[in-house]
Amino acid sequence: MALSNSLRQGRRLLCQHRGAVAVAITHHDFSTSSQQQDKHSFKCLIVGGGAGGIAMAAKLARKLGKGQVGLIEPHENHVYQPMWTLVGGGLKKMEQSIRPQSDVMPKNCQWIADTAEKFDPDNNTVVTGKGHEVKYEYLILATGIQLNYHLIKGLPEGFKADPQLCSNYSMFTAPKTFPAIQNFQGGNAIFTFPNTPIKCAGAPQKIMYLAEDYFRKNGKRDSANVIFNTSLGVIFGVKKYADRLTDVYKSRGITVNFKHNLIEVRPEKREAVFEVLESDPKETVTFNYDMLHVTPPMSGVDSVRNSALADENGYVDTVKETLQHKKYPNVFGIGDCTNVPTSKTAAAVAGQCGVLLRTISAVMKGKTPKPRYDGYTSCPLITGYGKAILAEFDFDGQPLETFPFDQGREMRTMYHLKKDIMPEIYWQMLLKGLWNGPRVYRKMMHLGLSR
Ligand code: FAD
Ligand code: UQ1
Repeated sequence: MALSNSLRQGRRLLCQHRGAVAVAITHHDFSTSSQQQDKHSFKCLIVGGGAGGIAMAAKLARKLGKGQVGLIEPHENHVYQPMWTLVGGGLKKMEQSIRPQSDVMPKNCQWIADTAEKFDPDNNTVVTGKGHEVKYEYLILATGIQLNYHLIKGLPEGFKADPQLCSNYSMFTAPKTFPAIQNFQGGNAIFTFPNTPIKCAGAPQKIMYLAEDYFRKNGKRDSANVIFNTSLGVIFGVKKYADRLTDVYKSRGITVNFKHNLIEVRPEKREAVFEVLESDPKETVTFNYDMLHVTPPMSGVDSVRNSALADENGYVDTVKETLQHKKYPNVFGIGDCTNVPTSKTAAAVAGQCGVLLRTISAVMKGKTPKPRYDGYTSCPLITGYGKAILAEFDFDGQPLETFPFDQGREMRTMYHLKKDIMPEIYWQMLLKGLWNGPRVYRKMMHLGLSR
């Protein structure tokens, strides 16, 4: 019953928002819009209309005026991905995270409803999926990160076969998570973390804490083994928050298996196979599951990966303090698509977009951009219904907290910041080019004594 509801919701979303589903699942089946593509040369061309692309388009269209900024983005809908943790926890509906792309596109920016297929930075040209050549003086890459469910044997097909198999990382599978939590009657509830960089590194465990809390509140906790199987060797990359999260998972009776990487799902037997990383001889372990939440392996998007703009790992090769490309001075990167060594989040995009505007403005005037980005990123680590730890830190993993109290504690205010305030900041400020992260508020709240 719950499965059919969830699949019905999935199908409805698939019909209404086909493009965004496709990017979540395959990144290939791009939809198009009837938008006129009348101009093929721009002072500034942006590729990708997610958080970073739209924020930069808003800033640059305001600065440069009509006809100067073009943005290539194939999807008819814009999605607010941070809400999908809340969708998985039954706190929001998927529909609340989706708005038409035309509603978020700045009015002075020309939307090219197409994909960027080939990059030719030596000739300042991008070739689109429909075969158009788009010329630019300045190029910003904001293509995000690609989800590679297909690299796990048995996926993505397995999602259709088993209602207890879910993933908050795509808009098609996130609506399956809460029904899976509700249907869980005991046994193993397993949550995974892959062996690649991912966006929002806290999200794989946030949903676990919500599920554990739900089981506890609904009389199922005693019969549940809540298990976090992570490829990493630590629970979180920043020591301060890792220490606090260790207290959280130990006090809640959660089992954490480090260096466990999901390689196969057998939905018909409800089995999940993990390779044990660094084991010699190579070891695999098979777990039975009664609920499995998968965080897929991720990579740079194919068209960027296969271009001269990528580093050896497939991410846009960017100077971390200025966001300028290392080899092509008229090319820039923002957000998840870059190799900037910080945690990939919308909060990092916010911290980067003000820096990038200043970098591009300097380059346009023939000046050398100043190093300004400190790696600011943030992860609201929901640890249950009504509580969260707000992690904020820089390139060195040093806490860079906005509020003048210890954010390492689980707090109700931080939960409401994530659930009720951040969506408004995203839609009303970030996407309008008006939010450069909380730096100024941090300085005010620390009486000017913080960085
Ligand atoms: P995206 O917003 O992903 O946008 C990339 C865009 O590029 C997409 O629209 C895509 O269609 C487009 N694109 C891709 N390839 C091409 C191409 N070839 N041509 C043209 N366009 C292309 N962040 C937080 O700050 N806080 C949170 O609490 C948080 N929670 C999260 C929870 C989940 C479950 C998920 C999935 C993410 C979460 N994030 C969170 C991360 C956040 O959503 C991303 O880091 C952010 O969206 C990155 O912005 P971006 O612009 O780099 O990429
Ligand atoms: C943030 O700026 C941001 O981007 C808009 C997020 O993404 C949704 C966040 O989750 C967070 C926590 C921030 C940081 C903002 C504050 C007020 C601490």
